[in-house]
Amino acid sequence: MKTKILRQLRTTNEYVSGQMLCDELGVSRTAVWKAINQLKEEGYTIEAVQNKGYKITGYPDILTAEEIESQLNPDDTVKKVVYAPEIDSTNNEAKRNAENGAKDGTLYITESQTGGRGRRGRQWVSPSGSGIWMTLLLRPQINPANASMLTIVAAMAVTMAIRRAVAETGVDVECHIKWPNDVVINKKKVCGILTEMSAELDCIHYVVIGIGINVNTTEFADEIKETASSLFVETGKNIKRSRIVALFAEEFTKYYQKFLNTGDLSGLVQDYNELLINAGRQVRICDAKEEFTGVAAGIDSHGELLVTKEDGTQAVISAGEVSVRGLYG
Ligand code: BTX
Repeated sequence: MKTKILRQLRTTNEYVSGQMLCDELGVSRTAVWKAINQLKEEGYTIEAVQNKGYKITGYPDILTAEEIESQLNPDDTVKKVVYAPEIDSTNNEAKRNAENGAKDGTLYITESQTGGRGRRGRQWVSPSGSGIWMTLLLRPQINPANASMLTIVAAMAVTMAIRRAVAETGVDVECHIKWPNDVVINKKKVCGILTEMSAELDCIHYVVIGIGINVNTTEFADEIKETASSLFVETGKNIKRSRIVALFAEEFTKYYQKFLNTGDLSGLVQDYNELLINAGRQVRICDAKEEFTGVAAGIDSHGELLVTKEDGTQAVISAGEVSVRGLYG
């Protein structure tokens, strides 16, 4: 019920009458009053004026299910939000729940991770209160070989969500993707994505897409302070994290539908390349076999990076053990 009340109050700057809320939700005045009081306790500033009704004048920066769900669109891929104040890793939580039958479109989110994970066993620093640590559980009917492309889809959605959220503050800051899945502002990493799946050769049980975004972080651990940043540090603005999550859900839905239509990235290549910081720039490719310099052209429909070498030949780089330098690290 709190979600429905929040949704009603969010959609207008006017007062919403208590009677209207009762009628819409089919509950008593006392029930509405109780829910309003709970919302106030959670940090919402709600004015109650006799004969006019309720109006929200201040929103807390919280990530509860109600706060996020009240901002989702009905056709969003994210259908349900599960919030916990602290968790080992939202990817772990999503996988545990997926094994127990949790539904496609469930988003797990927390204030703080005690065991946040990056790729290949690396650590993801996830302090309390300043970031978005979330994992989207999906059960797509696609070829398991193409599941890693969802990282690309998510990177596009995060980048667009950040761009829109920053634009709403009136600040002009460029946010890009560093291939394949880092999101950077002013050459610093503000977001990382970790996609994992459970599958058989020809069928996916589930995919979990874990996303970490440094939003209002001001202090960074020694090991990342040269390479990491946050939206606050780069823009000087505090942005409500739930707004970014809602924008992510909207953007992800748009790109994910295009992805499902073809089962690969062919419908997204152009949009991705426009968001790509590496496009048209010199990069240094280092993998187990070789190391060379070239100019990145963009990705192909499989998400591989096309790099024109100095001798004019084209190399096709797959994400994995390869490291692309040119920005940092
Ligand atoms: P990655 O392997 O590309 O990046 C990990 C590396 O990034 C670390 O080795 C470190 O150098 C740096 N790093 C660690 N923490 C941060 C940070 N907060 N900001 C910037 N740089 C950092 C990227 O892996 C995938 C990260 C996914 C994180 C999400 S959070 C929700 C979900 N749960 C979970 O355990 N992981 C995902």
